[in-house]
Amino acid sequence: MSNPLKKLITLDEFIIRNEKDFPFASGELSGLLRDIGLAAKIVNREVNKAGLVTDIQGIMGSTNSSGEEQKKLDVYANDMFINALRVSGECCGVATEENDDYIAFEPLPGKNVKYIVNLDPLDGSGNIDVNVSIGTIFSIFRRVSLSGPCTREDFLQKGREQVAAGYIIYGSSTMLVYTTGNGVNGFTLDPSIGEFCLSHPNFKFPSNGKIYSVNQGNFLKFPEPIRRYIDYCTAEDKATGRPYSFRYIGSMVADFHRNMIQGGIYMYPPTTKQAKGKLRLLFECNPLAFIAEQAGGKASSGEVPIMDLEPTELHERTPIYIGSTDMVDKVEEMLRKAKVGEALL
Ligand code: P6P
Repeated sequence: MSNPLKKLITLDEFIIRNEKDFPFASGELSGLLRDIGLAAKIVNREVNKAGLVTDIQGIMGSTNSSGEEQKKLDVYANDMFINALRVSGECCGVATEENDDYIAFEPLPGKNVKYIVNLDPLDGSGNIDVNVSIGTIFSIFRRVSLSGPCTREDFLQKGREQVAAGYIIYGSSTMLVYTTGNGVNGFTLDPSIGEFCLSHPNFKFPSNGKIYSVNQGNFLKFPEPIRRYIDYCTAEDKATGRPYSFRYIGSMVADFHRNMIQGGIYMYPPTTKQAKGKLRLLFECNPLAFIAEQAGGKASSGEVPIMDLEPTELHERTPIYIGSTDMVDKVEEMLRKAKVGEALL
């Protein structure tokens, strides 16, 4: 029998093998990615038994900075990742969707710590109690402040400046998917050995797709060009394989992950109630945009690439259209034509 270990490439081994490709190649980013992988395993353990251990399910009775109800697992995941980053010694601060402000870690004497992390510790947590996939999303930047405690500017960088980004999806299997700017690779957790193992090397977003993901319930609240695009998706047209399939499970990481494998577009447009949509630029949109572009897909605010947006606040939101390039192009075309039309009125 061939040696099964021969084919296994663990996350740690892959990171070390590819360290030479990291921007500003140094062991620090490798160490940071490994620490995130470890925290993911610990959170995965709690997510997987959430249905059994009653005290981890349910709500905290508190809300986050966006006024959203916090689940116990939200807070647990938030604390776990913050602690993992704090003790990693490679991160000088973290901003998360669950905390009002960023957290500056105590500077380590004699060590010039280079990186900061923006984090959504448990996206889609509303699905915890109904056993639908949820995810963690992370985004890593080099600090721009020169020394001492990190500053707000370190966290408010354009998405283009990310040195790494990734997500963990806690689903039928637990996967960690990340990029350091040299393509996108996916690792599946093998519980029997407690290691993330390379399972999806070099992800490529199909240039087109037949799946659209959006909260159809907001249809009447969307801008007219978006309503027209959704009508385009549902129209009968054999030549372009329409109508497309509608898939939306209320967990962006899960919808994004499926679309990256099968082809598709995820949309969270502005609505009459939320002029900038619901999703956060720093904690959800920038990291997934980095992954999408690195996998040959596209991520747009409707007007400009997500990663070209200049953040001004930690919790700012942006509309997002992300996925197969041809589908995002189509949405941008419809929005552009509407703008030209309005200008001619
Ligand atoms: P709605 C989860 O709260 C989330 O941030 C994304 O994961 C998900 O796609 C979206 O919000 C769901 O929002 O308004 O459609 O319920």
